[in-house]
Amino acid sequence: MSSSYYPPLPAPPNGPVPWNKGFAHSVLFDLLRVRRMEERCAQLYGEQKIRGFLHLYIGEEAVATGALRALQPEDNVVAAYRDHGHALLRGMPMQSIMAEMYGKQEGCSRGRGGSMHLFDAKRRFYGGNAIVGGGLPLAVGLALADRMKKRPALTACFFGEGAMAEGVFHEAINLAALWKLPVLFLCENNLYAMGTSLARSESQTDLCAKALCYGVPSLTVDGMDVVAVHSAVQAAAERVRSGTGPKFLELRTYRFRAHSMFDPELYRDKAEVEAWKTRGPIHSYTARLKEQGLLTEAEFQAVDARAQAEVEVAVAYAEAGSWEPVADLLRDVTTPPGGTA
Ligand SMILES: Cc1ncc(C[n+]2csc(CCOP(=O)(O)OP(=O)(O)O)c2C)c(N)n1
Ligand SMILES: [Mg+2]
Repeated sequence: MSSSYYPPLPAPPNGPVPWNKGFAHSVLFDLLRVRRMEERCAQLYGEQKIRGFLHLYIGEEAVATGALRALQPEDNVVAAYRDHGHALLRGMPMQSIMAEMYGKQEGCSRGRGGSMHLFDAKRRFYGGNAIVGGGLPLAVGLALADRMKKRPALTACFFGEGAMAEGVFHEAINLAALWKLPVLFLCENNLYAMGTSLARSESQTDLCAKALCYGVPSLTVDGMDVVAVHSAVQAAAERVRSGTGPKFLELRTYRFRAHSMFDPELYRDKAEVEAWKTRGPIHSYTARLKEQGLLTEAEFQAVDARAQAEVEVAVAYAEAGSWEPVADLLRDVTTPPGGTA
């Protein structure tokens, strides 16, 4: 069944990249770290080294890469379950992510959460949330806490367009707008919520219209263009920081892989997927850098090799990790009388 929603496919990102060579290469490195890590995860899943749910972000990397570069260390970041890229680019070591995927106790959540529950309070990365829309009220609460504690931070909340069909989206954005809380709502619109296209499930497919009806300034951005995402998030973040209340960005993107590892993909045409791949975020960014003389093929290969080497170190760390002993099974399940142990 064909279910194309964006008619017609937008032109590939082009135009000059307004960055110096060092910054441009570091952004390329981030894109490739996420891509290579996840390609390896897919392979490890086939080998049953990684089990359970695994939702790959392949194709969507420009969103997390561009957005997280525009945030500050004191900001809070909340992601959904397609969270590997956000966790990594927020600064979490790849080893602790990979060990978590394996279910080893060296993982960031002691191997108890897996792919959907990456978490690092020290880096203000509040998940990895498996419940669709689950991160939205959390983000509003974090922003309220910052306001009450007079911390100069914003909360960036990533979620899929599927979450905007949940009541919790409307409750969260309403309260954030009413109380002018410093929340940056970042909707990763990849067209599909599992096998259901936006057009098939929503009477209003204009996502900005939904945010605008709560009085929240909104903008649609090409989420396949890392440069456009970075500049839009930077501008929106500045406005949130100035105390003018929440802002909403719709980042139009596309996932190249199945929803999760258990998805036969009967709901979209292969031609649609192939068409979107021609405007892949790494491919188009690399082409622009080369055209501008900011990148040679040899430099690309060197950056890619560094990303792949990091992945292999992370896999070795996860392989060498240990399983939580049975004696620890009840640890952190309940709070002991009188408080935490
Ligand atoms: C409250 C809730 N309902 C249903 C599910 C099952 N579910 C898991 S992913 C998903 C689709 C969400 O799509 P979207 O928000 O667009 O994110 P994407 O997977 O496209 O990144 C659904 C319905 C869930 N996890 N939580
Ligand atoms: Mg989606």
